[in-house]
Amino acid sequence: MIQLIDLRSDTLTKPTEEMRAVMARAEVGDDVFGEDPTVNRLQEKVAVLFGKEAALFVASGTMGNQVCLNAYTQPGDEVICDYNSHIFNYEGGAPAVLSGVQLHPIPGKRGIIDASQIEAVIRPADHHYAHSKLIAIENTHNRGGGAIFPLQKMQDIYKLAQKHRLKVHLDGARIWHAAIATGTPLSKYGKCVDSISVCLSKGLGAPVGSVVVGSADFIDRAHRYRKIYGGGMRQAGILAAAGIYAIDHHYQRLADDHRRAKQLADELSRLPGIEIDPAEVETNLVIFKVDVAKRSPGNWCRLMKEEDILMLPFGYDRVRMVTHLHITDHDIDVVTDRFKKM
Ligand code: TLP
Repeated sequence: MIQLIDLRSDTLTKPTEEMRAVMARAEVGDDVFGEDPTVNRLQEKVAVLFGKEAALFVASGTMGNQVCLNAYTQPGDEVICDYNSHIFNYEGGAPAVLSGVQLHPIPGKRGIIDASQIEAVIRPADHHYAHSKLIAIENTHNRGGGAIFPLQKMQDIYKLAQKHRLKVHLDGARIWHAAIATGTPLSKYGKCVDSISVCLSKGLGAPVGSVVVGSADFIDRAHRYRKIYGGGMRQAGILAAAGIYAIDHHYQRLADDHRRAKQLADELSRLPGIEIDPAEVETNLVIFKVDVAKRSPGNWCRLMKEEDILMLPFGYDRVRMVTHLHITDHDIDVVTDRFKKM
């Protein structure tokens, strides 16, 4: 059987044998009654890691972000976010559909926005305007090529939010990567935002699930929206067990993914027809720019597929590759060779 090297996303990982064994043994109960001991254990664990009062297990990163938006806002409110954020680009317009809010996207640098940029767009108290209610940031930043949101900038944004009585939500689908790459304790990130949605099914390699953390009161409200969205699962401990295993066994190893992504970027930067600055590859995402007049992102991906390597077209002139649990040093050598050949 041909072994594909699948670099399209870190969501593609499959549970390992050890993870499956832990899932099979998980103690379960009805989580809608709050009686699944494994879900409760996961929630307590993640809340403690981020230094927050409470946590809620949800089905996906999208659900995590959206229950938070819903819990903070009223229809007609406005959420300030980066123009390239996942919330704005890849969640199917959910903020409008589910919360009736409008997004106010501003241009970040590789997804990183500044307190001063945010302050400039906060709405005055005037009936013409929507109500500015929430600031949503993303760390690491997906379309920003895995860029790390600097802690100091997050702290500045939090200070600004408090001054204007706004809330701050962090899409922390890949916050694990930021913490490992910078050596920042997760609790420090927890201190400078009101809520975080973290994914277990991306770099950490669990099959399903995200966790939202925040104050006890906030999580209680988010819980109601999870129910409204049909996200109240029953014996979900089988999934939560995979999440606990993923945090315990696949968190520290993210440094390997970062090293491999950097190596790939270094190699690609030496090849003609590809534009990439290896210094911008800070975590596990490798996004390179192509000359569309010569070969479109779709064509790049088709050609590499013939070489058994899967990549993702990522917008008009970009291609994305993501290192993850199943990508080895040898795979990186193979990918580099195939690129050179091409
Ligand atoms: N990202 C996916 C795609 O949706 C693009 C990927 O392959 O990277 N926040 C961020 C920053 C994400 O990257 C993603 C998934 C989500 C939220 C949504 O998570 P899910 O897919 O679990 O709803």
